[in-house]
Amino acid sequence: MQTEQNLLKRRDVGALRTVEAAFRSGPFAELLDSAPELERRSGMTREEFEQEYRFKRRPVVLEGYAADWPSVRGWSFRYLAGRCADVPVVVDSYSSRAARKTTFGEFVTRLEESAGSGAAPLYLQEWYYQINAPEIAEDMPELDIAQYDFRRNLYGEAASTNHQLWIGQQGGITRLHQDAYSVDVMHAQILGEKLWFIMGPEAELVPGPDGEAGLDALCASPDTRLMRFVLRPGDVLYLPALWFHRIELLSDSIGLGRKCLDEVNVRAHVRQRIGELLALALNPDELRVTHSELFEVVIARARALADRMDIDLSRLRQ
Ligand SMILES: O=C(O)CCC(=O)C(=O)O
Repeated sequence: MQTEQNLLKRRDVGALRTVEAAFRSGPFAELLDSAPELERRSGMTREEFEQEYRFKRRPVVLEGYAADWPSVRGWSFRYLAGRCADVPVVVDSYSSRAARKTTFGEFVTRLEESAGSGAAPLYLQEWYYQINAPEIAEDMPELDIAQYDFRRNLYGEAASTNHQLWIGQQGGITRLHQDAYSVDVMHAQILGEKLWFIMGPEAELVPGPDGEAGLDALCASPDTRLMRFVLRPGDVLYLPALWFHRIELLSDSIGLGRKCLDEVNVRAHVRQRIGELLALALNPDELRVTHSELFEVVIARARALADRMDIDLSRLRQ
């Protein structure tokens, strides 16, 4: 097996810990406060967005672009619990040791009970709500700027609206990662505030001659392109494919993770999708090692896609 040298791209526990530690202390952590702010634009038209950002692969925050969504105007944890009380969810799914199954109603009760207790913040990450709670989608209307999503052509309409909700407590963290399958991130903030750090696709953290992660080189390289910003209710982030991102919840928060496949990335997307499916089918043990923290997330993603494409996962047995 080839070993990925860039620690930012690896998904094994050792690499995840090293990268997360770099955000907490040392030369890279010191840089975070002075990182430049990502550009924010308000009142932008779809045409301006396409010409000035999407075609140039430039990230941007579209301030207040989703401000009139019913979810932005009306949602709270309690309100959602009223609508989705018995819906099954997996909380803290990004850590194989912390992940556990519960219902959405119980998750919200635990959020309320543990608020301010000093316990580790709870985070419901990458919740494919369309599977068990499709009715809440009406509160998050489709974005006109997201209509370029080529997955509609590849997989059909339902799969292209296979979005995820991210619901968690102040202090929750999503570790640095690149989104799989070369999709653009279009993240809409619904409730609360999140601090994002992003880095360009060429950012690299490799071990130096002493074997330690080369943090000074990461800080110094023009490829790193570190930026920061806070996403507030109604804001929509456009982050082109393969940009790294790490998120910290500044308050209790709900965000909608919406992905878009740009036509220019179709080949890379198909290659990654097929590669992952082949690995799952032919070499799941290896995938368990390389994605030890995220193996169940990979399975959940594949199940969600099959569901949205109306694929019967038992059909090989027929
Ligand atoms: O909000 C988060 O914690 C993570 C969101 C994310 O990674 C995404 O939308 O791609």
